Amino acid sequence: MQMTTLTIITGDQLSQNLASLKAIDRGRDHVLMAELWDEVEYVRHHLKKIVLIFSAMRHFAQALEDDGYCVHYHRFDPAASMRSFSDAVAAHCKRHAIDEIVVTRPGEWRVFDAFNRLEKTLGVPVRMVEDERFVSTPGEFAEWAGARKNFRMEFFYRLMRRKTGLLMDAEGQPEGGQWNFDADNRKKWKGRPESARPMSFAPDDITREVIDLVSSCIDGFGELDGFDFGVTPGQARRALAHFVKTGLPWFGDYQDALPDDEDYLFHSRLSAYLNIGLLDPLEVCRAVQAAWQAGEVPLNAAEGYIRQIIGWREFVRGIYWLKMPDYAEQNFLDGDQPLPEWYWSGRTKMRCLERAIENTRRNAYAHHIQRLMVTGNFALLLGVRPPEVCEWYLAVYADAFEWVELPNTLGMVMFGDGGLLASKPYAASGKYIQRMGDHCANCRYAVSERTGDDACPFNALYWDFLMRNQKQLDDNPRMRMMYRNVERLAPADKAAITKRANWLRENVEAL
Ligand code: FAD
Ligand code: DLZ
Repeated sequence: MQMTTLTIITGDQLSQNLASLKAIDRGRDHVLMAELWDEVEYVRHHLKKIVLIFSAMRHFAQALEDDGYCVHYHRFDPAASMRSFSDAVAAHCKRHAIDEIVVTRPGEWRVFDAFNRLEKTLGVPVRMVEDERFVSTPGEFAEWAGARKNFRMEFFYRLMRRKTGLLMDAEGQPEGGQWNFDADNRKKWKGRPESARPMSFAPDDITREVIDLVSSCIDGFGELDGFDFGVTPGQARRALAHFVKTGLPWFGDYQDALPDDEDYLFHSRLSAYLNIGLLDPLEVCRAVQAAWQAGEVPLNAAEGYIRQIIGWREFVRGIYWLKMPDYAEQNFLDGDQPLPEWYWSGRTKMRCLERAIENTRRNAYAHHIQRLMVTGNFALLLGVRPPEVCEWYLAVYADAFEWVELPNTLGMVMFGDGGLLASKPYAASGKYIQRMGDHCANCRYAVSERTGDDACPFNALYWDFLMRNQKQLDDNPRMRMMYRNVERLAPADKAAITKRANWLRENVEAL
């Protein structure tokens, strides 16, 4: 007798070559997709993120139907009692004779866990297949990690370069004689060359319908006006080609820059497309490599970009699947402060934070240095409870799914894993922010001051962070220079820093 399978496709699995779609009998098997309250509500997502996902899901379902798949699609119904993936699958199995449920490994542990429990609750076998839209698998990462105590992205990245052959010469050596050109990628941007903008797409009928739906019944974060994400693979590919031409040539040089009035500078805004399946990471890297081979972009730009994708992106995913679910609980530096309310409202007088949060509210986007060295750095210095920081990052960005958000936030930003992911905390005073951009020139706080009433809050919090965490950090060789500077502080300076930092923590909502 022939079996009927049910393949569940989640909102971040919108790829025609998804592993779970490969063995489908299009005439007989079912595909299930559902817009659901639980997915909308598990954090207070940005409204643009919800629109992106619903609209891309609807376009994808249409494309599958056009290709002959039998798609069962549940549109969002605010009054529906069906809230979760488990509800949707249970209802489907009640109405149809299903012999097997097939899922591709989901992007978040909570969904992975729920799918694994379905077999027991429904009595239908569940088969989970590996997500092949990555360069490496969790198994391969676990093998590489082996007995290592600390993982370094750079070494895993080299493995991925060898595996993919990207930017490798005929002798198996890295192009340009170096694996990494990061040292060339720290320029301050002074208005030239002119900044690039990611490609913008006018909403079509489907997207407009979703915008009306979301604005009528979902209380999300941020602004919905001006939604301009692509929602199909074709649009995502156009956005990639546009970036390669307009942004990539300068991506390397200005990757770490923090200009006051630029939302994107030379960043690609491709992460959301990659993470929901509209773009394939290797396709992106090959386009970047081809531009370098054609002499259109310098090697430091191509290498820097490819490293983000086959290096950082793969590396953080490896850590997530290796260490979950315990990873989410870690709090190495004992952060115990609440996340300031103005992370949600954007109402702070600190210019760099105001700009980063305002960008986030408008665009469901902030570039990496805003996430790491502005909003992230401040949360680290303040000593915020990691789960509150992680929840914020998971909610506010269109590209946020836990497999990528959590290691970046808990590991890279909060040093919550004690150095498994990053070799030292990315803690920095206002001086760093001043060096990399022009926020400070537009700020009401004085970056040159450490403890006065008008002093940049990052400054006292930075020194206080080092002093408070000395026991956990001062045997870290990469922190030696910072602790040598702490030792040079006179006792009176230390006392003034502690006093100012305590005041800042107590009055953080008014900063
Ligand atoms: P570009 O600067 O153009 O970089 C190119 C691509 O490289 C990105 O599209 C992305 O796919 C990849 N990439 C770059 N850095 C990283 C990284 N550290 N980890 C994984 N991939 C990377 N990225 C997400 O995709 N989702 C998240 O939820 C997310 N949360 C983050 C939270 C924090 C606290 C920090 C510090 C970083 C986070 N990142 C996350 C990584 C990075 O900031 C974003 O990928 C990047 O800003 C997306 O914008 P872009 O596409 O313009 O990137
Ligand atoms: C983020 C999101 C939202 C807001 N809504 C849905 C949805 O209604 N249906 C769906 O399938 N996916 C949605 N997503 C994406 C999921 O949260 C994401 O696929 C899982 O977290 C990955 O495990």
